[in-house]
Amino acid sequence: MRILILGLDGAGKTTILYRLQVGEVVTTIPTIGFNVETVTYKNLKFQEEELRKAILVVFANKQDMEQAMTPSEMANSLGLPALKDRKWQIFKTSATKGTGLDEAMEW
Ligand SMILES: Nc1nc2c(ncn2[C@@H]2O[C@H](COP(=O)(O)OP(=O)(O)O)[C@@H](O)[C@H]2O)c(=O)[nH]1
Ligand SMILES: [Mg+2]
Repeated sequence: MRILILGLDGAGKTTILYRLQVGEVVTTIPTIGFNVETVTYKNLKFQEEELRKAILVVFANKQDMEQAMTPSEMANSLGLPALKDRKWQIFKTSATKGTGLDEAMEW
């Protein structure tokens, strides 16, 4: 299977990727271009050709910070409720604490 991870600069994408791959918080520097890694989660390898029918999972990351937007604020800001023809779900995560990532991956 293939997953495309998109988000604002500094949102925590690289931290999430390596937390899922090696189970640890790595020190990141701003990514120029992109990182491609093979992540094995529950015996599923995520490397798939086709994203056209991909489901959308949103990581409302940095929930360990007091000023973090709530998942519902974030969903509304992203216009998710208006999405047609795509299955989506949003999860609270903290990549540094390691919370919420499993729930998102399970979904
Ligand atoms: N407090 C907090 N900081 C985070 C979290 N996830 C990532 N960061 C920090 O945010 C900064 C940017 O993370 P990075 O993974 O490089 O973001 P990217 O630009 O989306 O790849 C780094 O200093 C991370 O340690 C989180 O869940 N909570
Ligand atoms: Mg990055």
